Amino acid sequence: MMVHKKLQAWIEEVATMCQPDQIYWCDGSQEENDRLFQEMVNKGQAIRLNPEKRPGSYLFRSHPSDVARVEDRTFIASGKKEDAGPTNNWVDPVALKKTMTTLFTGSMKGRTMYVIPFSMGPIGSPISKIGVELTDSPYVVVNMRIMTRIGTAVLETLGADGEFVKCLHSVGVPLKDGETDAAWPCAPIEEKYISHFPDQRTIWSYGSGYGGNALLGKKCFALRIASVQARDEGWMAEHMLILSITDPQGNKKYVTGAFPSATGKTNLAMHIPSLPGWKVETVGDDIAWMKFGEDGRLRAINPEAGFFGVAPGTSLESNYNAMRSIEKNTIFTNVALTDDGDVWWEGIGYDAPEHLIDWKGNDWTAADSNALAAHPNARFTAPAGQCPVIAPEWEDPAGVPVDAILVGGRRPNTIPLIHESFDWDHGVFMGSTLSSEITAATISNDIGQVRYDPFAMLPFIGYNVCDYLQHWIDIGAQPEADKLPKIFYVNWFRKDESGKWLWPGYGDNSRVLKWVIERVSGQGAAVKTPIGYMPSPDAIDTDGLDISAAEMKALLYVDKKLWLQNVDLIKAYYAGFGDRLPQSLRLQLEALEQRLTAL
Ligand code: SAT
Ligand code: MN
Repeated sequence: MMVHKKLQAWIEEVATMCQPDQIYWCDGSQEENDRLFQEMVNKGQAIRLNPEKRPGSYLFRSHPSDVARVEDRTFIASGKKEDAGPTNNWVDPVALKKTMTTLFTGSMKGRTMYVIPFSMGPIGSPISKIGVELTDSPYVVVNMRIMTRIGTAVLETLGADGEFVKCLHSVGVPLKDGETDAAWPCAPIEEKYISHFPDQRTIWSYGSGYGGNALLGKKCFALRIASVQARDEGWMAEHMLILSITDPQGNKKYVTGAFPSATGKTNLAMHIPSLPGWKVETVGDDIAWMKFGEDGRLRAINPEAGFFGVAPGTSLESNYNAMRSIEKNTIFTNVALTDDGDVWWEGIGYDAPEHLIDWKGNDWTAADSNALAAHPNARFTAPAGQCPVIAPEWEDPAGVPVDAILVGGRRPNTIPLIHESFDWDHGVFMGSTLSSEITAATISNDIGQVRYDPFAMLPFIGYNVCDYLQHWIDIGAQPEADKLPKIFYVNWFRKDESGKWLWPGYGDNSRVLKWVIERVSGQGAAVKTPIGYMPSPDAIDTDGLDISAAEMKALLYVDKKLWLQNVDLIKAYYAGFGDRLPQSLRLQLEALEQRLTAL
């Protein structure tokens, strides 16, 4: 194989700093995968699940402190502070490298440094990008093998001088001679650093083994670094699902969707439509990379190859296709273990057996345990190809042409079930105001407050949020604007006065998608309102749905008073972005206020 001089030099530089006992190049083979799992089982770091129940599947239990992304310890070290913007933690890159070099020095002693060449997106697609992760965690290797395409084929594509993103990761626990390893080695919180050097296309992650902090292809590369690459190269890296929807006549359309956490993104990506004859297929459940094709259409790929989903709450009823996807070859982290070697979690859809081992490794009995058996952020890592409704074209290197973009928040009032933007810039305005209300279900003093999460990207934009929104505006400035996807704002979470959800959600969301694709096909009855185009009274297909005309009216009602309050909230939120906010968004807000006042 050709020698990639820059890659070799970087590996040597890192090895000199981290001082691993050995360096191992991952080829991505099944044999290698089996061997790594076996080694982790032998060391007590992994538990092989019952092969009769979950073939090829394993359970890991993290350190109780290492269970989620650490946003306080996540840094965007751009050259200038303004380039990280008001929403990111900025540290001077030179100072940060210095601090982290001290930590990384000798951090891999007693361990193997794995070299993982990986492709985000189908190998060789013009939209795909290559990264190389150097890590001392075999847990990271086996997860990256599911979540991305890894190994020899990637190195061949990289060739002798291909570009790659440098991803360095260490759990931050060097081992002395003969010292036994922890079940889940990680560093204390104040030593954790999830650092991005966007100008150098480099990630340095130290001290955590958890998914979003350690599987560097995911949020660190595919969103934070890729959003910067996308800005520079004229494409988009977004926190979006991708699905296809086919009507009974066989017409297929593609929809992407940005939804903040806890709004059912994975569920929507693979839902089973309640409308007879309609079919939904999954292209991706978390990240979309979108680039204009030669035909002038915006085309999307899923840069990932697996699902890293939240287990609790996943059941045959809430997400049948996710449950089918995790029947085999799946890594479970922080779920409970049953006595017969299978998994259990809260909301799995059936009662816990009498005895379990909980996510901390302790005995748990249904009779006398109030503690959760699975951590609320317990995860499954499963190959996307195992999803029963994976779209046959999900790995098409050309991507799929995007017809509609959804943005969705979680608001008990104000925002209707669906509205469509007047044009692209108005759609960017909508996406910039994506928000969720903190409800009584969350223990918080902020009940009733609205939290903004522009395009569900708040923790994932690798540069200044204002420049990011300007980039969205720039993407829309196309000579063939009629080829752009249409943008829609959905809110599945509107409530009536008694606090009851008005919309059933799940498979019935396809009724809303039906109107969306009717609109992009030039049909679909709509009325013009101050906030956008909305379905005319009978335009949403409620056939067979137990919902009254009054309830539908409430779901689609635009309350002038609440909307004017909403405008004030957006003003305050925009004020936090300062002068760099795109002028066109300021104008959108003014125009909205004028239309509402005239109502
Ligand atoms: O923590 S991860 O980024 O791996 C998953 C998520 O937060 O969506
Ligand atoms: Mn996500």
